[in-house]
Amino acid sequence: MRKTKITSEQHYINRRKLLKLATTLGIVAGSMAIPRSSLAKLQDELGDDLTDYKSITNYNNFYEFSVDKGGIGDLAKNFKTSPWTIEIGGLVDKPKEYNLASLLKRFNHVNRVYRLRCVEAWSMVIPWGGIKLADLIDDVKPKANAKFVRFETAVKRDQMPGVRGKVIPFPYEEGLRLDEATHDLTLLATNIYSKPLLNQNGAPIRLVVPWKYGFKSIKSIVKIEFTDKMPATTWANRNSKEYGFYANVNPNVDHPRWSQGSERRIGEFFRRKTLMFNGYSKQVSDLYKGMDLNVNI
Ligand SMILES: Nc1nc2c(c(=O)[nH]1)N[C@H]1C(S)=C(S)[C@@H](COP(=O)(O)O)O[C@H]1N2
Ligand SMILES: [Mo]
Repeated sequence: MRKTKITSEQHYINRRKLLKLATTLGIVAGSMAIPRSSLAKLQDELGDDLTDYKSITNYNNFYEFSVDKGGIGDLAKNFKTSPWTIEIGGLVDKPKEYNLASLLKRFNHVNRVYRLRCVEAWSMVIPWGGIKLADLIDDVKPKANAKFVRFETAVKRDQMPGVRGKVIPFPYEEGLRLDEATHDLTLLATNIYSKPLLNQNGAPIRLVVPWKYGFKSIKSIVKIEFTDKMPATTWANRNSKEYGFYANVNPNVDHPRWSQGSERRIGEFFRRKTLMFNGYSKQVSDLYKGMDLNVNI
């Protein structure tokens, strides 16, 4: 996959201004004025435009605060994300408690532009920054019988007005198979557009698994546990016929109540076709060789 490097947002904004100016002046993209390489910074590897920061930070799913997608930022403004510790345990040789700063110091920072496809059939293109989950897993040395990784979100009753809600139980919990967790695409994200995550996006650290439906990308993680059995997950617990453990983006398997064949890209007018594995087949299809993805949803 071609890596799309995201530089600072200021740089991004300058590029945008430059592009706007170029359009105004009638300069065609790809001409001397704007090298192709700088255009790539505004797009993912398929040529899809990045979703604007305002949409990414104002249209969210974060049930700990509300089941409404608008206004999570406001409801989450008193959520304290510093200091923050993540407990790592279960089937590992070196259980650890990281505070966020030490974690960020210890591991390489990477920038990745990924499509995010929600099971509700909307999507965005987000420039993330963070660390590779594989690096952290390497550090704690999973035991030979560790086959799965389980994640848990913080529950702060006084700061999260949504945890009294009855739609799902809390803590929000998610899981991956170990080979999915150590895949190069899998991130623990701490930034969007080179800025620290806002609370509504899962500050200070959240999972990003771009080939799976968005609900797998669990926010505001406080616990990571290695297990030998497939862990229970919030949405599969709620309804395993609608939301499976794997939750790979799959246009051929409809949700019982709506089609997964197409999606609404936030900021676009026409619906677009949903791609198998959200467009990451080349990178991840090997993980599921021999599995019936119509059954293992
Ligand atoms: N803890 C927690 N993590 C969560 C959710 C949630 O409600 N609680 N929603 C999920 C869903 S359904 C989606 S689509 C993404 C949305 O991420 P975004 O708001 O940053 O776009 O977060 C996922 N992670
Ligand atoms: Mo979602």
